[in-house]
Amino acid sequence: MAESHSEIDLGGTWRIKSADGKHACDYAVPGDVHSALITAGVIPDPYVGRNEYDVRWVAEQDWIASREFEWHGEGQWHLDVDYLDTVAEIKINNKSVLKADNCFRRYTPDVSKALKRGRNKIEIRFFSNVREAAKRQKAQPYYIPYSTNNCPIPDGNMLRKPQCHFGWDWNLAIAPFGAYGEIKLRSLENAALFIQAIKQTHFDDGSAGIEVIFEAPPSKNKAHITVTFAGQSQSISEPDFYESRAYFHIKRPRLWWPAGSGEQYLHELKIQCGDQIETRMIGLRQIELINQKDEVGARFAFKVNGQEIFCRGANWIPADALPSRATPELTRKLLQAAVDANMNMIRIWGGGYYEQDWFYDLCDELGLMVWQDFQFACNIYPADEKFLAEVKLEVVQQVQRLQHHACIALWCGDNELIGALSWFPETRANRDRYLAAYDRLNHTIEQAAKATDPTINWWPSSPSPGLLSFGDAWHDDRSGDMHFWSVWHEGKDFEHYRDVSPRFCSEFGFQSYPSLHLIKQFATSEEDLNIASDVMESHQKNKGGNARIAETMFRYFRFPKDFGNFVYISQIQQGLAMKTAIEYWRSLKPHCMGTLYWQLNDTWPVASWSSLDHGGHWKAMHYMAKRFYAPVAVMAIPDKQGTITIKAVNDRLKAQKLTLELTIVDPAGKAKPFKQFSKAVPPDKAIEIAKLKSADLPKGHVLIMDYEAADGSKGRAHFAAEPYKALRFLDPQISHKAEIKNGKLHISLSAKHLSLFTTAETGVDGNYSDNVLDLLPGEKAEIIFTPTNAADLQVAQNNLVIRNLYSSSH
Ligand code: BMA
Repeated sequence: MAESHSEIDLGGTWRIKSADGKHACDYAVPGDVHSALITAGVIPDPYVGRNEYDVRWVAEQDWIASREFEWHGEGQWHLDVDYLDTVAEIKINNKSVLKADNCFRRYTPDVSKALKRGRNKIEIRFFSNVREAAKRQKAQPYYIPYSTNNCPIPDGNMLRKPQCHFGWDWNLAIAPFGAYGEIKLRSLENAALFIQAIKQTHFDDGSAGIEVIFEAPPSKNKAHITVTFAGQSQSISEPDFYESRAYFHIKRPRLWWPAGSGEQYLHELKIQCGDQIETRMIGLRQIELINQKDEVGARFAFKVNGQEIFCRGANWIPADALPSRATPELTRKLLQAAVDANMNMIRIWGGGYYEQDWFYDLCDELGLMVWQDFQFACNIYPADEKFLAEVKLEVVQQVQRLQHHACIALWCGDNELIGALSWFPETRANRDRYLAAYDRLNHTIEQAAKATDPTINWWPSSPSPGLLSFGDAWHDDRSGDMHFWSVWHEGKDFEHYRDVSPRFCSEFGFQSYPSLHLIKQFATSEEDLNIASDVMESHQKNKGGNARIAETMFRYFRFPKDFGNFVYISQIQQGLAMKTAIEYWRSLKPHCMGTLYWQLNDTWPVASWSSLDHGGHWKAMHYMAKRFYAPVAVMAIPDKQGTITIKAVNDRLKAQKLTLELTIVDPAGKAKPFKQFSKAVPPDKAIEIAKLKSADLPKGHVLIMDYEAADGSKGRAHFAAEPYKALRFLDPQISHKAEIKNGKLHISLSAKHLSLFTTAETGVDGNYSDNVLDLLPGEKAEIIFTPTNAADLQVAQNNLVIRNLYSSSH
């Protein structure tokens, strides 16, 4: 326990006990209660087998957490607690000091009257969120539907808590709870200096202004305050308790840019007030949302520092289903993987959290723009005054907390609440009522957000055709942002991605299985390694998901010969689905200005749309994403008449010289050079390089495109006009060698004949220098594997499997 005369950190080891007195164990705060029970052996790990169902009881009763601490302070003190999940009462020495019911708020109740000098006891009663939710539903004036497709645990929409905790089509349903953030006691006299706002202004002459508005703690009334920013400093000798200001003007600021478009320069802002120092890292940048009408409908694009930037990215869900496991290290690994795959934006989807401060610090540092949803997803919500008043407080706090981050590009009202209006019998029968209630909620969010920071980019909902537009942005591609789910949820073929031309596609996805070594961690017996086993089925939360994966294989591939290859092909076809969509939509730029696929990460090991396995290991698709998201990329786009257009996209702000070689491999396995191009691709453009007729690529032939651009982007892509199952490949006869050198496994490969989607799989967690390679006849390649745990190196060498399209079915 860290103790000073002005602050006591109450994090550390607490005790937790069930209200029925049957269970008690240590509880590490910050953290969730399930994790404490797992560590103590009270419950099994819910991620393994079908344990999920055996631990549901935990959330169905109340739990009491407690600890003791010493206090010898004076004057007024308050408690400072955030991420308290969710319906809870805190008592100090048996006196109630806080009744909380919003996980997305920070609470700072005055606790002076409850404290006593010497030994004190603090207690948190976590009321069963599951029971509380049901109670609140009953008290509503009319029924408020929640998504039964996603949530096996009902009524989560009643609580201001991550909505995916009640289950989702990629999450288990155990309704975790606990204290996940800070929990501290602070003296009011020495309270932290509070930063109200940090405002940036960018002037036409290229200079920038920064204004800092803060509240100095009362005891520092007479203190001397120094504020420094970008090498300038200012003194304030009579700080105002309510509002002190400092202003800096920077003539030629070094700017912050998204990854791939420039540097992520951060200036230090420091406020020193006596012995107290507050720092923030500030990126100077301007982000505008472009949404003007045009001949098609209305645009949706981001302009950063005066330049339109195509957003390449994915959707973010919580880093782990159990908050104790969502560490900064894991989060960094996941976000770094996004940048490594050439992304520049993530969307923090509305069914999880407003993430912790360090999350946005990471995004500032990595150059990942953040599209931040307010936390409402796929359900209908109450619109009574009490609920709206709570939402307002939440919005004000969150916008105030996050507004200074360079990464924040957009605040969006919710995820899919407009769609939800047509998902339930009640809402279809009385759309007027539910639409009016929705608008009350949405308007409350908008007003509170804009009042807190009038400069934010606001978007009402995702997807949305635009302000006060309640149309079908799942199918109408003319305006705003789109969620295009027809391929996955409606079973259309991959080619259907080319039937729409979104302005910005903020969700679209295709499922695959987790990687084999991860499956083996939760499907622990041989018996379970079958997609129809009860364990595999319980690790698939989307109804009909396994059938969709299998049906897609029938459509495009020869059926895989065993379970391992089934998993492999599921990941390849997922990558192909996203490649088809993203290459086409990127080629439409500037008509389309962003693609955020669903979804980057997983909360537990499950069949899902993610490109990263739970824990951050790259699925096959993530290696493919690195290529289809390269800032300079080449793609082949067929039309329905059989013409293949070869296009090049340049997302860089400078022209890029590009060389492209086309090779055609015939059914007998012969590779013939076909054409060569050398072209300068103008900045921020998609251009046509060539048109091929169907006769150029006769039946059974495969087109290979090798390209290299001046910025270092290079890649190889192949194109086949027919489904892979129709092509007759020769056995590539891959030979490989794997040697251990300096803690890494060097895998050398050579192919006798064309080998598509060649993938090294070591059976252990780690990172491959590259993977999912296409090898031409006679070609060699090297993949270097670094295991996460050095001790796994030998196992990796012993278990190495090389897969390719041919061997998956032979
Ligand atoms: C989208 C998301 C999520 C969901 C995903 C896959 O609509 O907003 O609710 O997990 O689809 O179905």
